[in-house]
Amino acid sequence: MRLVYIGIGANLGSREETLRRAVELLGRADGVEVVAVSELRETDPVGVVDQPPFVNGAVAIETTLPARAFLDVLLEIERSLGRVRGERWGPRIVDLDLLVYGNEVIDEPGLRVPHPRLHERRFVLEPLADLNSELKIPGRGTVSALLAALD
Ligand code: PH2
Ligand code: MG
Ligand code: MG
Repeated sequence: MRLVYIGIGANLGSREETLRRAVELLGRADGVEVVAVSELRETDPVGVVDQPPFVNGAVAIETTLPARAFLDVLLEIERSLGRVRGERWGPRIVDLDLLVYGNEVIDEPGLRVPHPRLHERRFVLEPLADLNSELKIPGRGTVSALLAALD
């Protein structure tokens, strides 16, 4: 059993409703148990700034699935909710990002944990802090320290 954290986001359609639905689908997946869901917050777009505001959150999960199989569950839920892949960092109906998979460090094509940009993104760190501000991000430090470093 691994404790896993994911980031969730949306900036098209009924953003909050889609994210709640994504959490529901996660809870129904085999080998996946939703432990806690952060507050959902509206956030200004980062990267490509000329796009609608996002709603972002984070989810703590326990899973028996290996990282790659867990990632496949996330991608399948994105597809089932109507995600069509377009411009990198562009608008999306739903985005489910694997942030932390236990204390593992994985760097494979299409699968990098901890998420390579997590430590510099307030829209990821603040929801993680709702769940556990003392969570240690392997190789990066605690969520609270990473947030303080952004100020
Ligand atoms: N996701 C991105 C790019 N920019 N900005 C915000 N505020 N929230 C996001 O989830 C987000 C973003 C790429 O995944
Ligand atoms: Mg993302
Ligand atoms: Mg993504």
